[in-house]
Amino acid sequence: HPQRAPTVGIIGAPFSKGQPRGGVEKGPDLIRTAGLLQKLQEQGCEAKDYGNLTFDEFPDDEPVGQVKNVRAVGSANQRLSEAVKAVKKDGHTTVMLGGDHSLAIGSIHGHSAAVGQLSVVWVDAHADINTPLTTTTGNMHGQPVSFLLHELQSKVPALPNFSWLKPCLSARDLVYIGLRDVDPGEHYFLKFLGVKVFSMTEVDRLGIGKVMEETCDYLCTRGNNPIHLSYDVDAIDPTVTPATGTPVVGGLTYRDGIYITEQIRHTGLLSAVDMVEVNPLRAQTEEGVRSTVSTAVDLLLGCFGRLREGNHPQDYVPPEP
Ligand code: 4U7
Ligand code: MN
Ligand code: MN
Ligand code: MN
Repeated sequence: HPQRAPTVGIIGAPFSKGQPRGGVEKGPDLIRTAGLLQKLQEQGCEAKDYGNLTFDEFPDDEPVGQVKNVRAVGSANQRLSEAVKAVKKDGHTTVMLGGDHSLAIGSIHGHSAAVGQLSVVWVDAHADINTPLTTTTGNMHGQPVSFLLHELQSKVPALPNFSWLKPCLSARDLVYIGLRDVDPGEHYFLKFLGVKVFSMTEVDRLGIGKVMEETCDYLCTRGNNPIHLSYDVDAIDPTVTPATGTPVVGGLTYRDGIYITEQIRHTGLLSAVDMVEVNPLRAQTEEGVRSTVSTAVDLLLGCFGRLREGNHPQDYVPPEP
């Protein structure tokens, strides 16, 4: 049955220091320019744009061990956490437009600060669960989950500009979909913690229909917490979303990707969304950029009620001759 249209609060986070490739900070404005606000309104969603956050610069942000731009990432996420918390308190379902995926630290932390215990659905080619000690790249966008999980706190060292961050997520409240490029340390953590994972192997075995049925059943048994959907566009196959920093062959189809959003929406529990890692400077062609951005928009429309079977307003009356 149709649900009351949720109000959407959009937060732009033009931040790229969680990884080395410039361009991902252009994501928020590209997604807006593709008509996100207008299209949400056309489908009956009230949407409010909170604009782009600005972030402090840290000129002497020396690596801490392997890890790059620690101070910038810590500070940006503290700001984002406050913003997401405020927009949640305003009563909206938040949409955080990235920016790179290190921003999930602040987005999930702020969401949890506002509403309490969450379920997180992490749709990605990557698990992003490296710690500052297991990372081989030093890039923070491959590490956000480790900072958020209670169970990994003994494995995560104290870092400058991270003292505000308290872990807020339990391993049993996390589900991954789309994994196909997982580092050895990450694989160890996923097994050790017993995290629910639907890698591309499970998507191949079960099909996306069964994957989403099992995902929603699992989240149900975990107590119907508000859902945080953290969507990395690199989860989708790079033939569809090539404009991203770390593309991996063999990904979700456009249809799989949309189906995930329709089913999460259908739970009635969706409370916050991240749409991250859109980087227009990484595609070979303009068409590659267009396809990536319009897929990101379509995924967000799916999150807020657009159905492929069609929709009509509750008060729709067909014209009489
Ligand atoms: B993304 C990687 F080593 N695992 O840690 C790492 F393969 O947010 C990639 O999912 C991380 O795009 C990808 O740097 C981060 C690498
Ligand atoms: Mn990611
Ligand atoms: Mn990824
Ligand atoms: Mn990526």
